[in-house]
Amino acid sequence: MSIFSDVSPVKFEGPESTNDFAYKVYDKNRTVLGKRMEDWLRLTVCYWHSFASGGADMFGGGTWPRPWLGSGTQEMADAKTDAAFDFFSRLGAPYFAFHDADVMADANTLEEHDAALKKIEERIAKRMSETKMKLLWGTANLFSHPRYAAGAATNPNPEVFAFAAAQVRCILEATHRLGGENYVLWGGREGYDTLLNTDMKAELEHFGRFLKMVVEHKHKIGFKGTILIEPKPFEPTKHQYDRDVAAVYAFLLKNGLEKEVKVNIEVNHATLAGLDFEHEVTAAYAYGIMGSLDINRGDPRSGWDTDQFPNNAQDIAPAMLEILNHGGLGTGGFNFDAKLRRQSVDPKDLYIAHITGIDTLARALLAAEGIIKEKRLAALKEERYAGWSAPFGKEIAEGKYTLQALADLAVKKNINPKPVSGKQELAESLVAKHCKF
Ligand code: XUL
Ligand code: CO
Repeated sequence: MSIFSDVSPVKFEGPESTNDFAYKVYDKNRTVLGKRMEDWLRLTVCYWHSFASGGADMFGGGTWPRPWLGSGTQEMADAKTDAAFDFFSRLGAPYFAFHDADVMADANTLEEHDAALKKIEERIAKRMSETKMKLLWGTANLFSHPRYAAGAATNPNPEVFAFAAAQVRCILEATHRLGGENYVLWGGREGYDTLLNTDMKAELEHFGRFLKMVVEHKHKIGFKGTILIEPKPFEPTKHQYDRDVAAVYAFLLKNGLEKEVKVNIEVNHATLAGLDFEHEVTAAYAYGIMGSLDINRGDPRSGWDTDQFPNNAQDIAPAMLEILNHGGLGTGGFNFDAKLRRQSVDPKDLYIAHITGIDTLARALLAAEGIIKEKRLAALKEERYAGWSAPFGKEIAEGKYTLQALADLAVKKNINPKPVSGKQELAESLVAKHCKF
């Protein structure tokens, strides 16, 4: 029993249901383009916002009843684990994700940290086997403690770098033992507040060194999951080095890690970077580094990371289409790195938030299925690029011409291409018509 026990396991009841605690669209066994909804979405509940936070913001303390918060004892860490798994198993999302600091009792030294994490790991493993929950990813909190105020791997002090290495070793190994399918590095404070006190070149080199060490250790311990970097442009620092997918790709290339590390893209972080979510997803596939998703959104009128649950399927449909066209997320999933509003003090609000988010994703999935089955959007794109499949286009793309040879040929043939419609309005209508909810 926990504060989340008042709700019976959430079931699919269909679009006509008036039950707030039922799925209207998410029917895990429904087949979409040959795959079960559950297998496309790989839904994930995060630990930190829902169980390790009381809803504090910069203007006031926590408001949500989370009786285990505050004391940092093992007993409270145990109670938190039990409540979290109570919620997970009633909601029916198959995955969860956590930071080391979210789950464990407080520790003062690295030795205590190691012991406290191992202790709670035992309980988590037990709850996982009872509930059949799976771990999408583990990660280290390398940003809350004052020691990390100037970053972890990019800290001016190598001892902080070493402390972070010790913390990552613990949680990477725990993630491995718990069968985690990925390991995430969000560069919490890996960036700067002012360049006046920052050696950017040195910090980038140290950051690359850290990532190489993580990848090397992953192979050493036989962890088969994917290492993911989560881009974010700013907040808490003024500038974060992993600002967006393109910046992460450049960083991976520079360090020879582009085959080893992928990205965990967060909707809200894309918004903060001034980019569309679908841009980040499409770029990640184009670079070959698509990994996983944090599906929480921002508020279009506030410039910070509000971490809200998604509730508009049409916003997500273009990215979902890209994901379906690539056959899904592989080891990744859709993680609700989302939090309740501060006034949402009823434990049941957490169910409503997740159920709405999950139904929103299911709607976006069905919209993408409709768009793909209709085939018109794909045909529109194919026709636009048809010249590149014809012999002349192929020869250019394959590098058969030098600039001089191509220029001579263009002059000789007197080519004079005419503008054609990009058909943007038609493309938009072919998406909108499938978002019929
Ligand atoms: C912060 C954020 C993190 C990461 C995990 O904006 O998104 O919660 O997802 O460290
Ligand atoms: Co996130």
